[in-house]
Amino acid sequence: CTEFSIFTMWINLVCVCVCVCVCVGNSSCGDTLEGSSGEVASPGFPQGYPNKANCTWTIIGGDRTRVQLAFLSFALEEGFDFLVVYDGLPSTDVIVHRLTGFQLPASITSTGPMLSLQLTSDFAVSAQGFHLEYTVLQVYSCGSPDVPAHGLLHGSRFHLGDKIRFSCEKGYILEGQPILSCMAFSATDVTWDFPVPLCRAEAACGGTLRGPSGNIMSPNYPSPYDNSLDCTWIVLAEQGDSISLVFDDFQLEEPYDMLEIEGAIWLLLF
Ligand SMILES: [Ca+2]
Repeated sequence: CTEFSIFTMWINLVCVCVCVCVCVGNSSCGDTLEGSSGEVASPGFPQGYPNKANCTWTIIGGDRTRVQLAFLSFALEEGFDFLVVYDGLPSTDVIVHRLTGFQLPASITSTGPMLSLQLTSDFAVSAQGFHLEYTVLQVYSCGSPDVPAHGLLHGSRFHLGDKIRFSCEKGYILEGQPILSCMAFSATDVTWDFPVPLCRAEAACGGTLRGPSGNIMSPNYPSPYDNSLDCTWIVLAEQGDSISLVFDDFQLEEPYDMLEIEGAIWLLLF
């Protein structure tokens, strides 16, 4: 009986040790990454990241490079757990995004050869976490653009001077600019000249548009719109810019159907 108890104690001790080792192993996180491409995932992905996590990854490219992130998966407890993206080493002056929640973020590109990510979680509630790919771009490359949902990308060269085109699957209408050019806006700022367009379902209406210019049409245009519609389009500009609308066609049933236009100033913190 005594021998059995000692044996059981020894087994328990081994179990505790293995458990502690596994737990400590799981909570270790963060890294310094070099190389032309790779992946970063939150600890435990996709089973969930630990509480009270504080992990920092720094991705370092070579001279005259930039770092591009493309998110494959993203789920953090909204408003409590965050992934902060820094344009360089972690510092409050160079925060470019503070990400939280369950929406897949658009791709992010640094202005220089270094980019850092910091995952912080509070004391309770986890989620799947995040998984992303990074690519080190030469300064003359715009990098691979995001492809909109239900959209198709035509073109596979993404360097300075290259053009790409987007189209939409059948049943969807393209909103925004279909052709993008990779342009140099300064010695270190080489980027696409317009945001990636959206593909809107033909039956749907309204949407949010960004970028220097674009088109808005009533559903089915130039055919007549449907009855009982209620569509809202939001056009966003950079702070300090103004927005002008130029109508090249306008026909609504007077006085029952109407288009209301309203302006507002919004301040976006991130
Ligand atoms: Ca949490």
